[in-house]
Amino acid sequence: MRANRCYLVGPFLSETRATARASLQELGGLCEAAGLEPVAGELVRTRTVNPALYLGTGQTDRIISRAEEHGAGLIVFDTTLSPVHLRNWSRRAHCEVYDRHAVILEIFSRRARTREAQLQVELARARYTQSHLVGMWQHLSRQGGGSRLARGEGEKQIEMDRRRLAQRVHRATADLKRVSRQRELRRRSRDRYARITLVGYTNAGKSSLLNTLTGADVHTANQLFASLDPTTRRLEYAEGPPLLISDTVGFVRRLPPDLVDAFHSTLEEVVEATALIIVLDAADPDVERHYDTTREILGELGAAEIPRVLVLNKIDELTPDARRTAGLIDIAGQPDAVFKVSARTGEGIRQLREFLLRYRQPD
Ligand SMILES: Nc1nc2c(ncn2[C@@H]2O[C@H](COP(=O)(O)OP(=O)(O)OP(=O)(O)O)[C@@H](O)[C@H]2O)c(=O)[nH]1
Ligand SMILES: [Mg+2]
Repeated sequence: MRANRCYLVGPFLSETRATARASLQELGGLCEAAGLEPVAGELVRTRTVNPALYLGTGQTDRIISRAEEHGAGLIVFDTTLSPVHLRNWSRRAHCEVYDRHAVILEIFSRRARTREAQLQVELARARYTQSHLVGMWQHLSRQGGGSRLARGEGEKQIEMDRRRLAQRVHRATADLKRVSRQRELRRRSRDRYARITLVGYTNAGKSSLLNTLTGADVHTANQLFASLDPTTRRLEYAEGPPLLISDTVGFVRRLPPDLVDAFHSTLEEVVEATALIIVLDAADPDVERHYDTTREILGELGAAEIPRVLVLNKIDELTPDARRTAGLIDIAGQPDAVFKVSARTGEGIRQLREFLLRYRQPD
């Protein structure tokens, strides 16, 4: 049994099996990005959520023995589990149990480079732990047949942890405010130019597009959540003022609300943009779902009304037939235009650049 080998569990209630499968596959990618090694997994249809274990006891024990057979030291759920579910599972399985939320937090904490991103992750992590505290120490309260002493120990521990976490949250929030105020000042000083913000699913090619459009050298990688820190570059034209174009953190299905909150200042680039470019990976079979998720998150951020351009990226990977139909996804949300481009080969980039001129403010 190896600690980083993980067994994936995709419980589904009302969604279709296909949706649940796509989501479980994505969880596999997320686990890899978090430095884990998914070895196997399964979809489990459930009718109701069991209050103790999320799944039924029969299902639970079957999953635990499969995970053991695969030598997995970790079971990962493709959903958000309550603290009680997490505690009951890890006791029963004698191994660690994560949910989707914990995996995404782990990726973010590995990727955070700048002080601001580190603080944002620290804050999200402290909030997550806060909400799971009761579950974590309940085993102490129950130990020794529920003797008074043991119960007292657990409660004391919870109280200590709670205070320490409250301090961490407080400190991270204050530091974060200071850092983002500095960024706000920098942004104000650039405010005379129109701002275009790239948004979209993680790995869609936002940073690549920023590089191709502006000749910048932003880190890109075939991994989920390569960019956590927003980058802004100038998009220069032969004449007249430039546009400012910003990259953002990638979206993903069920992005934990703690992270959306913590990354709020970063995501302000989205809300304050003159226009958005929604980048989609046209070669991904899940492209329509990614588009839906992106629009949902934009709605949650209060950015539903901002003018937008839809960019279907990576068309170099499509066959001629698929290229023709790529634009035929159900394009809801009324973008100002739809472009098919390749950030890699540069195809379609000139047209996109020219179109973006319409958002430029008069000098
Ligand atoms: N074939 C092809 N690959 C591309 C294209 N654009 C980007 N990629 C690849 O897709 C992967 C992801 O690109 P990124 O630019 O890092 O994607 P991102 O949207 O910034 O991802 P996050 O920062 O993780 O949200 C990289 O391996 C890129 O080389 C394209 O037009 N064609
Ligand atoms: Mg990126």
